[in-house]
Amino acid sequence: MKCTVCKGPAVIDIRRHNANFCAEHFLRLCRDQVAKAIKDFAMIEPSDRALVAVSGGKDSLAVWDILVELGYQADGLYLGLGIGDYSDASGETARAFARDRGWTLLEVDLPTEHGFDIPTGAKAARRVPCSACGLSKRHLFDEAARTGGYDVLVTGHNLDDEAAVLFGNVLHWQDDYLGRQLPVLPARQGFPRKVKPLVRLGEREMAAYCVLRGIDYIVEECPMAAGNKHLGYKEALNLIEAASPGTKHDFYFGFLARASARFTPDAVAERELLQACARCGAPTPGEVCAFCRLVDRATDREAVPVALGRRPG
Ligand code: Q46
Ligand code: ZN
Ligand code: ZN
Repeated sequence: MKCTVCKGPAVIDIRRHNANFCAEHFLRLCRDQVAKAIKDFAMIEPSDRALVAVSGGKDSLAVWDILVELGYQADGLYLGLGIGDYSDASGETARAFARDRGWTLLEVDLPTEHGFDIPTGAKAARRVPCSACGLSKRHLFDEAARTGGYDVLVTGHNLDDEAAVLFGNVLHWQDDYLGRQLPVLPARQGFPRKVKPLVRLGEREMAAYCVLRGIDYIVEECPMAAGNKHLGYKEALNLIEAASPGTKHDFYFGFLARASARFTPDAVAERELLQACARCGAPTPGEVCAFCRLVDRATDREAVPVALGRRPG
């Protein structure tokens, strides 16, 4: 197998590009794909301060590495979710990565700072763990970006993630989610801009990127992911992709180009109705935000009465 660019020995084939790459040209391809996503979707300005949500997994460490390589100012944020050994190991991995490079890693620990961990919090609130976790992550990432004065919050979602989420949202016609499934969500009403610079790269490529760059990442999946529907959607898409390379890319980018605008007016209208949470100040459609209500239930505080959202104006 020869590198399509330089004809030297190749280390990876990418079937959807119908090409093979040596280490040097593969790393260049990854950077180019991220630079293209950033440019095409106006994700990050050179003067922006970016905050990367870092889990210790391959995607978040790779996107942080690539952004710094491309010359962006990017700090990391690690969120301790209290998911047993998995959280201990992922926190250590994220810290070691930042320490080795002398980069700034902010940390928020859910059990220490908010009094509950994801497994017990989810049980107390009668939510599935990933739902309580997703809600907590969104809230704490937003808050850290806001209080730290960052312009943009970066996540490591890759093409496989986005195609699987899109597949699930289409299968169940979740039009409100479809309206928000964009590689860039603009800043508004107290939310930082949110961007996904890895949307042009797949999971296998990100693992290869980390290996070739000598990035030590946590390989284990979160133990709470078992039974998560997205894993099933990913497997289904992998079967289709194996038979027809490029399908995931066409599915996701075809949606962005041809269909997503049909769903965005609803999502935008929903965002217009937000007000500040009476407890923490985060934007919310109700009086008290979903995270503060989760904290109450998870820490067994007095329940917050569910109030109807006040409409501004
Ligand atoms: S960390 Fe949280 Fe994920 Fe674990 S509990 Fe679910 S959402 S699977 S990316
Ligand atoms: Zn080459
Ligand atoms: Zn709140």
